[in-house]
Amino acid sequence: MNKKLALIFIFVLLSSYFAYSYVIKPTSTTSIKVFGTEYQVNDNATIFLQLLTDGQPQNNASCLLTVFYPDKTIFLDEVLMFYKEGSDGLYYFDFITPDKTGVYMVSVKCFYVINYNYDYADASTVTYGLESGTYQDTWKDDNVFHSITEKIVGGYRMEIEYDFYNVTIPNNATSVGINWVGKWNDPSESIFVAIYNYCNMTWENCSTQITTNTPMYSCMLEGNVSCYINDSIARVSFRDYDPTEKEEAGVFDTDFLEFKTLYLTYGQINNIRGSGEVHVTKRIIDQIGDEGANVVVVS
Ligand SMILES: [Ca+2]
Ligand SMILES: [Ca+2]
Ligand SMILES: [Ca+2]
Repeated sequence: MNKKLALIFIFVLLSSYFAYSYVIKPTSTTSIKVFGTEYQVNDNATIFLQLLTDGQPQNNASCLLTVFYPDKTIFLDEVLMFYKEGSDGLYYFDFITPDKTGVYMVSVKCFYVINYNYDYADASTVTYGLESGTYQDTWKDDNVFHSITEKIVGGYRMEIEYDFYNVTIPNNATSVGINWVGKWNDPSESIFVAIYNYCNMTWENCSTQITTNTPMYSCMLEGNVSCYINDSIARVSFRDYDPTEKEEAGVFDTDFLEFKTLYLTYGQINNIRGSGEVHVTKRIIDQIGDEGANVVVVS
């Protein structure tokens, strides 16, 4: 058999072999199943889990996802997973697989007596960049975007702030955060996300940045919640990593943005953890090279 075809055949076999799900039972009554799968570079990937207690779905949890690159450095740092509306305890996170092949370790922890309030943007200010659409386009996940394109101010630069009014601080508030859905199209740089801290009078950066690999994104900041909300106003900013570069005018599209205030409903945190892994392989066309071999397309 042609050597290259044999290679593809083995690859397909391995792919099937490694399709998996993990079941973690940290206590006798609660379980998290973390589901991953085989992906190739630049695939749309989803990690999801089901959270059950005594067989009953937990729909009000906050599940934080951490994903490591194959070299063990952090790809996603405690991003908040999205609850699948109307589902039985399903939480998910979408991303585009980066150009680093190998095994991605995944760890999840869920706090499931936490609830949250949310608010949509009431105003926006573009400091740098060209705007199309309005902040009202961020109220729904509907492929209608509020877009900011990097504009030359020294170098290509982008900065926008969203303000949220009438944000209340619930009793037993534990943290604030955002969920974001959108697109950033410049692979040469990332986007800083920050929430304004009124106690320090500084913008506090989220630990993970938005990249071309994150069509959905979340950030949570813990600590003194009243530091992030002043006179019922919270402020969130997005700015490009390198305001001096002159290479590419990136477009930052926000489809959906919500500001969340998380609080304990029963006054205590019930914390469980799970783990799993995601396999990212090179695209088959990359594996066999481009020497004119017969290519069997595997999807
Ligand atoms: Ca830039
Ligand atoms: Ca750029
Ligand atoms: Ca929208």
